[in-house]
Parts: sequence; C-alpha cells; structure tokens
Amino acid sequence: MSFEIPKNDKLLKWVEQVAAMCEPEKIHWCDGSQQEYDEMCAQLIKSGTFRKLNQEKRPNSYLAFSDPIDVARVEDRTFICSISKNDAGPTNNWMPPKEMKDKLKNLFKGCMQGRTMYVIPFSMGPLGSPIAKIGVEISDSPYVVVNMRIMTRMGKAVLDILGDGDFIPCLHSIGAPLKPGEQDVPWPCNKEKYIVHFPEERSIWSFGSGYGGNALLGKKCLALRIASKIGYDEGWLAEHMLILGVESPQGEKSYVGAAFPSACGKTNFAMLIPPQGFTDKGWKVTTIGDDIAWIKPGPDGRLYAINPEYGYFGVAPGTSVMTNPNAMASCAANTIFTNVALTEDDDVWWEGMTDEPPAKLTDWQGDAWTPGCGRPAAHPNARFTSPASQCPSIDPDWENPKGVPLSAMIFGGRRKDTIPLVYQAFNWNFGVYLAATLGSETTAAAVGATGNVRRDPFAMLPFCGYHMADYFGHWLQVGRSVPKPPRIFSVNWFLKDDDGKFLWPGYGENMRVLKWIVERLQGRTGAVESPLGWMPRYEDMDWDGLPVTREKFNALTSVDREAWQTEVLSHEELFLKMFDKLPKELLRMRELIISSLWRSPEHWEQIGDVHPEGWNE
Ligand code: O2Y
Ligand code: MN
Repeated sequence: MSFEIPKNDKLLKWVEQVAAMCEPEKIHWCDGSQQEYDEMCAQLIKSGTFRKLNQEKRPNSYLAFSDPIDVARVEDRTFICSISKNDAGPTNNWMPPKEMKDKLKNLFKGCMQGRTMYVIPFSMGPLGSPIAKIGVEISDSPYVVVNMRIMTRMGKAVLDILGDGDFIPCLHSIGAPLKPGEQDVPWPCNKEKYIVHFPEERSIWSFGSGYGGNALLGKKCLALRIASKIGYDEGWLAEHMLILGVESPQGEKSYVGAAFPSACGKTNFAMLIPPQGFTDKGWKVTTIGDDIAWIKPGPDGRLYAINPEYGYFGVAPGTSVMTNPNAMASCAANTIFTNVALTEDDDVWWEGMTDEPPAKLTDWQGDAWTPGCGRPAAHPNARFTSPASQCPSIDPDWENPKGVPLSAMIFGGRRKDTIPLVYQAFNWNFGVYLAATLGSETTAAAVGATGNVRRDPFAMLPFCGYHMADYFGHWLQVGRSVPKPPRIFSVNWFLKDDDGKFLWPGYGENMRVLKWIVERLQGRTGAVESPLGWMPRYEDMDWDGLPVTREKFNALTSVDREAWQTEVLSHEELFLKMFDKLPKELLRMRELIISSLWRSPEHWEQIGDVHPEGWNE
C-alpha cells in the first residue's frame, strides 16, 4: 500500500470483516496511480491473463482471453434481494435477503485464499460532483482493478473526497481460491455465479465471474440497479441511456438522452458522425456518454443528466472505421481488449473491423484461426475498455458536475416492422407509455428464439433495481413534478422490406432523424398528427445527399393497423404481469391508442395502411 489508510470507520470495519471471511493472502489498497496500473498490467502478463499488444500499433494496450464459461452478463444469476418479494417485482429474480446472505457467506468463506484482496475506491460521476456517488469495490481480480481504473474515477483521490462519509460497498470474488503451490489459470472463475443486489442496504455481492457487467460493479450493478432504487427514493432517474449533444448551424446546442436495449447500436449513436452535407452546413454531434445517464431536476425546471462513467466497455465486433470511427479512435491506445482475436503482428481484429479478414489469427480461445474455418475469430460479446477522454467527439461539458440539460429523450428497439422510423409522443404520459412498452427482436446473442419480440421497458428490464410498475409510476411522477420535461420520441432504425432488406441505412444517416427531432424542439420544422404521435412529413426531413423516395418514406413511416392490433395485445401481456401495481394512466393511454387506431371497416379499406401523407384523409 502506497498511502495512509483512511480514517473511515465503516470502510475499515467492512474491509476487516471481508478479509476475515475471504481469507486473502494480502490486502492492497488501490491508489489509482499510473505506476500501480502499469505494475498490475505487468503482473497480469506474468500470470498469462494479458498479452501486451504491439506498442507501435496499439500503444499501452493489452488483450485478455476469458474462460469460455465467462463471456457475458448472466441475467438468470442476477438477483434483486429486497426485503419484500413484491418490491423486486415480477421481472427480477428474487430470494429472501437472509437466505441469500447465508448462501453467499458460504460461497465467500475462504474464497480469496492464495490471492490478493484489492480495495478499489471509485466515484461514479465527476469527483466531488453533488450528483456523484462513491462506491468501494473489494475484488480478488487484478483484471477488475485495471478495468475499473478506466471505467471509473478510481483511487486515493476518491478516498480523500469520501473522508468519513458514506459509500456503497461492492464485494466481488472470482470464486477461485488457490491452494499453496497450486498453479493459477489465465482466467480464474467459478461455474457457480451470483450477481446480487440488496437495494435497501444499498450493497452488492458478486461471485464467480470476472467478466464485464458481472464484475465491474460500478456499471450495471451500482450505476443502474442500486442507483435506480436510490433515484426512486430520492426523486431522480438512473437510466440505461446514452447522452449526446447536437449543435445546429445557428449554434444552438441541444442535449438528448437515448435508451436502446443492449445490442442495438447505442455506442454508434452516441458517437454519430453526421453525413458530409450536414457537417458542411455546420451540424455537429458530441458525446457525453454511451450507456448510462443519471438524470436530476435542475433549479430551472429542466432535467439535467450526467454520465457517471469514465470509460467505454464497448462491443468490438461490428465496430469499424466505416461504422464508428470515433469508437475506433477511442480504442487506438491505452485500451484493454477482451475476447477479440490477435493478429500475427500483435494487434487486434474482430468480425466487421475490415471487409477482408487477415490470413491468420489467434482466435479468442487462443487457437489458430484462418478465414473460412467456420468459427468466429472474436467472441460476439468481445469488448474494448477505453478512456472516454480519448473519444474525438467527446463533449466539452462531459465532466460538468451540474450535468447537461436534456431537451429530448429517445427510445428505440430493433423491430423489422410495426414501429415507424420516428414519432414524437403527444405528451409526457404518452412518452412513458411508448417507453414502457419498448420491444426489441431477440438476436442470436440474446436469450430466446431469434426474431421474437422481447418487451424491454425503457431498455431497463435487466437493470431496474425494483418493481417495474413502481418504476413506471416514478417516471409519471417526474413528469408531474418537473415544469419543463424533455420531449419524448420513438425511433426504429431496423425496419425491413418484404425481401428482408433494411429500409433505413442507419449509422451516420440517423442524423436526419436527429435533425428533425432537434428542429422540432426549436420549432424549425413541421409534423403531422398520427394515431401514435407527431410524425414528420417527407418535406419536414432533410434528404440532402440521400435519395429517399416518397414511396420509401411512406414505407418507413406507415402505421400498419393490423400489426398494431397484435402489438397492443402484447403490451397487455406485459401489463398483466404487473397489474397489481400498474399505474392506471398506462391503461388509459392504451385505450387512447386503440381508439385513435380504430376506423370503420369501410374507411380502413379505403385508405389501407396510413402514413403522414394520408393522416388527414
Ligand atoms: O456482457 C457484459 O458483461 C457487458 S454488458 C454491457 C456493457 C456495456 C454496455 N452495455 C452493456 C449491456 O448489456 O447493456
Ligand atoms: Mn448497456
């Protein structure tokens, strides 16, 4: 330890208790210095967890291959152990807290034998910001320590701010004690995994996994599951949202939060580069955060958002200089890669990085790989951990402790039909309804059959630390109490035509939708009323440089009434699960949508599906 132990009774007592339970060989208090980071990376190379990458091509960067049984978040092993089962709700796994604690204490007994126990003080949010929260993670994984240094503000500076104040205890073990003389493996973990949250106690216990959201406890566990419950109790929101800034040619800056379920391209949207014609005219997009937003009412009646994180834990496959040049620049140096492939010259590669794969690679399991061998070179959930400050589009206010004022919030899933390209909710309650009923088609990477729609309310299904219906009620309450709430929009980048081809090009072209949204807020463009909300007409959007015909636009914005009947029935299925606590406003909204979709059979036959050119017929 390279500094004086802090005088914080709660912290000292907790560290002592955990050490007595886990029986580590030694304890290391992390100071967060560059020297400590470098030494730990060297140690990870020695233990076989890290390979140092080519210093010229990828300066100060490392590659880790995980155990194939430890490659992603484990939703079925994630628990919200509130005192009452009904406070966790029907969408969370639950066990009585006492029963779970007893189980965990058994698992944690002696689990750090032969290993070092690291004490990792970290701040979610800028150091000293009134919105920030301090956590302390205890972990026996040096891989976790170095990742936490990139993902959070971490080390001695945090303890200085903490003083004798309160913090959120986050206990983590990979669950792989080492017997004296036993040879370690490159990625120690346990096949039994538990990611457990005690929302009333505000504590986290994670056992058995060293990967991502299971182990870097500041991210999904603290900044979403525990923080969402704190926000519920204190009157603010912890959301699975990226935050971006849009600057117009007139110099007006608008900030937008956007929630998309996992694997829907959040990082790409957060780092969007507008098409050439737009940048030429003076449009600019800046990045505040790519995954999580903490949103609080400000003194001027608006909602202000901060990104509580300090880095990106981005999905590598599919990321390229074509799809996301800003992400590629972010991971150009000082990055930890996990489960991507290794090139012959010690650089990294993953599917989608280049059109042509290299002739020879080492795949994410350490085996020789050649194109056409039938296996992916990188795991589909392979990641880069990179400092947010390295993103070329980072917003000058990304560390502003007050946050940035949100003008709009966008919700979108992956839907091949039914949900139009974009529409604006008529009001806050309509917006809460569209977010509560957000759905996304399952991809091969997610659970369930591919192509099924999974309801993922507010993109928070795996991350809400309390009853989802109480969460809906909390959002409705925020709308009642905040004088100038952001406007709420729905988007869908994933519509397909009858041949299964994408109707919308996505990526940078999403700027056209973003432009309509911010110009709408500024009263600079038009819209028409649809059964679902306000929608652009063809002439309300900027098509400069993209030849979208009126016919294609109509396909992108039409509302298929039959599809919507099925859609609304599936909303009902979600609502039935939580009927006892469901805010009645949502049932009223549902009735309003049904009644605005309904037309006499004759009328329906006459106009068929409706789109913005046909609304008023
Ligand atoms: O699989 C993991 O452990 C990472 S999950 C993740 C990481 C960064 C941002 N978002 C997510 C997510 O699942 O939403
Ligand atoms: Mn996420």
